Amino acid sequence: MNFNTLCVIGLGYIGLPTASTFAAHGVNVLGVDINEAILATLRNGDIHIHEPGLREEFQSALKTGRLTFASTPAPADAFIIAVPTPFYEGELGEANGVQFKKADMRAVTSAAESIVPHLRKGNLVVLESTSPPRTTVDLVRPILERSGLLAGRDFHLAYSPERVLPGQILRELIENARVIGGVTRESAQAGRDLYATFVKGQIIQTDATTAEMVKLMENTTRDVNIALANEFARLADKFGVDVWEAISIASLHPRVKILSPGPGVGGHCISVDPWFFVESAPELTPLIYHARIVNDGQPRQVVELVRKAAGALKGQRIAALGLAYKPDVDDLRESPAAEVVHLLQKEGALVKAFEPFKPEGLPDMECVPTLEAAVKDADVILLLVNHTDFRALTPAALRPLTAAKILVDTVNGWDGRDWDGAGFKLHRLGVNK
Ligand code: SAJ
Repeated sequence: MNFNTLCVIGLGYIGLPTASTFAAHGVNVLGVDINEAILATLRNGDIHIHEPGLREEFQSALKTGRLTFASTPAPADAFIIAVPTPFYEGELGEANGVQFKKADMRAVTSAAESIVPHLRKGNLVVLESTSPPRTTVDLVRPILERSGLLAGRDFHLAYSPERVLPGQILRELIENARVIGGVTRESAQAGRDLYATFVKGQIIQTDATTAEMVKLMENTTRDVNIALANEFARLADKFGVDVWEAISIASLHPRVKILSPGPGVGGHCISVDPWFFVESAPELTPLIYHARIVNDGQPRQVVELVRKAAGALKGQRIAALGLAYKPDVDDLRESPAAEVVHLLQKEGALVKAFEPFKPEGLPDMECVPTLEAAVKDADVILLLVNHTDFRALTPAALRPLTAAKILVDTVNGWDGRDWDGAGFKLHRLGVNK
C-alpha cells in the first residue's frame, strides 16, 4: 500500500519524532495535539522536548512543507495514535489481595474517537501507545467501528509499539526492529508498508495482542532484573560487600548479566508498563508485582543511606545532584531522584536540587541553576543521577566549591577517586565495607 497522507495524534516524546521522521521521508503529515501551547511552539519552529537531534530533524521536516499541525484530525490515508497511557493518580485497583495501579486509557479512547468522523475505506489506523493486552481489539476496535466500517474488512487496524530509548530516539526509530501486530494479516501488512517508509531494522508481523504483550514483556523483563540488582544491593549492604564489585565479577559468567542498582526505576515506561500486566491478571503476576514493590522502595533505601551517612536528616543541608529519571535526559517523569528529594524534605532535611538538563526543576522543591549554588553551603552532597558531567567530577574540582565532607553516591558514579585525600567521606549505595 502507498501512504501519502498521515495523521499523527499526540505530539510528545514519541509522536513528534515519528511525525518528523515520516515527513522527512516524503509523507504529508498532520501532527495533532489537544495542547494549544504545544501547537503554537511547533508552528513557531521550536520544540517542547529535549531529545538529541530532534530539533534539527523537526526543522528540516518543517522546511519541506510536509509537516503541519492542528488540534483535531483530518482525513488521511493512515492514522497513528501516540498518546500517553499513564495510570490513575491516587486510585488503586484491588483483586486477589493485591493492590495495583490502573491504566488511564482516556487519552487513547478520545484519540480513537477523534478519528471516527474521518475514517474512510482502505485507511490504516495504528495504535503505538503502550497499553494493557487486548486494548487494540477490545477498546480501540469497537470505537473505530462506530464509523460503520469494519476493522480488518473496510479498514486496517494494527498495534505497533514504539521501542526507542529516550536519548537515542531518532536513531532507534529507524534502526530498531519493529513489530507490527494486525487484527488481520492484511492489517499487519499495511502497517509494514507504512513503517517501511523509514524503518531499516527488521519488521516483524504478528497479531495485535501478541505485539501488545511483546512490548510489556520487554519492559517487565528490565524492571524485574533491576529489582533483582536492587535486592542484591540490600544483601551486599547486610553482608559487608561491595555490590558493584560483586556484580561486575558475577557478570563475567557467560550467561549472567546483572543490571545496576540505583535510587529506583523511573520514566514513563518501565515503572508503568508492568502494572498493565498486574492489572490485567493479578492472580498470575506475583513476581512482576513484587519487582515493582522492590523498585518503588528504592528511594526510601536511599533516604536511609543518607541518614546513616549524615547521622540525622532534620536540618541537614543536602545538595541533590540530578532530578531526571536517568542519565543525560531532561525527563523528570516518575523520577526516583525527585521522590528521594521529597522524602528527604519530609524528614526535615533542607535540600537544594540541581538538574542541569532542566534547571527550573520541580515546583515543590528548591532548585538552583548551577552546581556551585547547590553544593556551596551543603553538609551532604547526594549523587542521584549519573549524568556525564556529574560522573566527571573530581575531588580537586569539587573541593573548592564546598565545605561538605559527606558524599553519598547512589549510582556508582564516583568510585575509584581519592575523595579521602580531599577531605570527603564517600558512601555508596550497596557498599558496606
Ligand atoms: N535503571 C536502573 N538500573 C539499570 C538500568 C536502568 O536502575 O541497570 C533505571 C534508570 O535509571 C531509569 C529506569 O531504570 O530510572 C528506566 O531506564 P531505562 O534506560 O532502562 O529505560 P527507559 O524507560 O528510558 O526506556 C525503556 C526502554 N526499554 C528497554 O530497554 C527494555 C526503551 O527501549 C522503551 O522504548 C521504553 O522503555 C518505552 O518507551 O517503553
